[in-house]
This record gives sequence, C-alpha cells and structure tokens, in this order.
Amino acid sequence: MKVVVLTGAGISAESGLPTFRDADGLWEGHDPMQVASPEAFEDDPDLVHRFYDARRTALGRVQPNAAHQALARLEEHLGGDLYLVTQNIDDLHERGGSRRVHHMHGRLRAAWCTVCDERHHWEDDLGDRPPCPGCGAEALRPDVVWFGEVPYGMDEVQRALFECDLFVAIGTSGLVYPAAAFVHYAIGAGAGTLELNLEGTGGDFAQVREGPATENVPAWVEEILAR
Ligand code: BJW
Repeated sequence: MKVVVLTGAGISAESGLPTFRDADGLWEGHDPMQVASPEAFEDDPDLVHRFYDARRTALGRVQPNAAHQALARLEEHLGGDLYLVTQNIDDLHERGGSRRVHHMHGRLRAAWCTVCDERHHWEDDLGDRPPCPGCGAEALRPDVVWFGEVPYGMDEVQRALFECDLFVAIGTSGLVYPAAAFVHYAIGAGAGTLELNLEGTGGDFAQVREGPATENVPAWVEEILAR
C-alpha cells in the first residue's frame, strides 16, 4: 500500500509550536500570515527576520511528540511506500526519527542567499545580517516559501499523489494552496482519503477523525502496523 502523508502546523502544536490560524493570533501586533510574504520582507526586513529568528530560537526548546514519532515508525514499516510531505518548516519530523521528509515550504534551519542563490544550513539569527558563507553578501533570507512563491518539489509530490492508495492529512487547515488541493489529486487517482485533525476542516475527505494529533496519529499508525 502506497501512502502519502501531508502534515501541517497542528502536528507540532502539542510540542509547543503555535499554529498559524488557531493561536491567540498576533505576533508583535502583526498577523503572522502578513509577515510570511515577500512584500512584508521588502517593506520591513527587520520585522520579518525577528519573526523567523524567534521561531528558530523556539525550535531549540521543543521536542518531537508522539505523532512525529508514530510517523517515523510508519516509515520503518512501509519504507519507500510512505511519502511524507510537510508544510512545516520545523525539523520535528527528522528529530522524531523520520528519514525522508519533503519540506514543501522550506526549512527554518536553512538560509538562502539572494545574491549567489546558495542555500546553507543555519542555526543562528539572520536579523544581524551575517555574510553568506559562499559569496560574502549580506543578503541571506530564511529559506522558506512565502505567499506568491512556488513551493519546493511539486512535481515529486504530484507523482506521489497520483500513485498513492491512501492520502492522509494531519493537522492542517486546508486553507493554503497547493497543499489544500492534494486531497483532490488523491481522489482523482482513486485513493482513499483520511483527515486527522483536532476539528474536521470540512474538506472532501472520505473519513475524518477528530482529536489531538498525539492521540489520533499513533492510534492510526498502530492500525496500519497491525494489518
Ligand atoms: C491540530 C492540533 C492538534 C491544531 N492536533 N490538529 C486563491 C485561490 C487559490 C489559491 C490562491 C488564491 N490566492 C492566492 C493563492 C495562492 C496562495 C494561497 O493559498 N493563498 C490562500 C491564503 C488562499 N498560495 C501560494 O501563494 C503558494 N504558492 C503557490 O500557489 O504557487 C503557485 C504554484 C503552486 C504549485 C505549482 C506551481 C505554482 C505558496 C504558499 C506558501 C505558504 N507559506 C506559509 C509560510 C511558510 C513559512 C512559515 O512557516 O512561516 O506556510 S503560510 C502558512 O500556512 C505556512 C503553513 O505551512 C501554511 C499552512 O498552514 P497550516 O499548517 O495548515 O496551519 P493552520 O494554522 O492553518 O492550521 C492548523 C490546523 O491544525 C488547524 O486545522 C487545527 O484544527 C489543527 N490543529 N492543533 C491536530 N493538537
């Protein structure tokens, strides 16, 4: 059985990382969604750097939870028949034991030089404009995908969706494209579809299980392992 799992901010919520749309809302008086755009970066790069620097720092203080760990067990069981694609820029899947994770919206612990186009592993702040290790330009930005930019590796994701038998979306509101359309690709391919979310999103999934990811995901994975 070929399975595609899509994860969103909800899977990391119980690790202590806020989601975009459920949380108490504002960050330094701004809607986080307004900060995640190239226009915001152009208008106020210091603000946008502060937002991502704070999140990169927070990442060092949180741990993967039972849902991330369950997906790592699923990978051990299914091997190459599991395709895990995440919208999250945190590294909790990797730290939870997953080896193959496709980060379609980039990674918090990576920096992209807008002058030489190189990408670098990055643990520190970017707000103080460190030079690019490749070319020396002070032009590093977070290596993340903002609104209006093209998510990474979409051809590969589409191939996996067209070939899958089951598509599972975990902890995502289904409000942001192209990830919001994955369920339709999977339906078009004749796959089963399952949503695991604190609350159903009203999407076109054949089956919806409501509840926290740390309970729902391990329970679902155990069902697959028992088959
Ligand atoms: C729990 C839980 C618990 C809580 N257990 N569950 C009009 C129509 C259609 C499309 C567009 C349109 N106008 C513009 C567009 C395109 C635009 C878009 O979608 N806009 C919408 C606002 C309409 N999209 C884009 O621009 C994308 N690019 C694009 O389309 O390029 C064209 C192209 C595509 C493909 C091929 C070729 C060309 C780019 C989108 C980039 C999004 N970037 C961000 C920021 C990334 C960096 C960062 O992290 O800061 O990605 S925005 C933000 O939203 C982030 C997230 O990954 C993304 C999705 O959020 P997510 O994960 O769903 O979080 P929430 O908070 O929304 O939901 C959390 C869920 O968890 C909730 O459902 C809770 O119930 C649940 N939950 N606790 C289980 N304990």
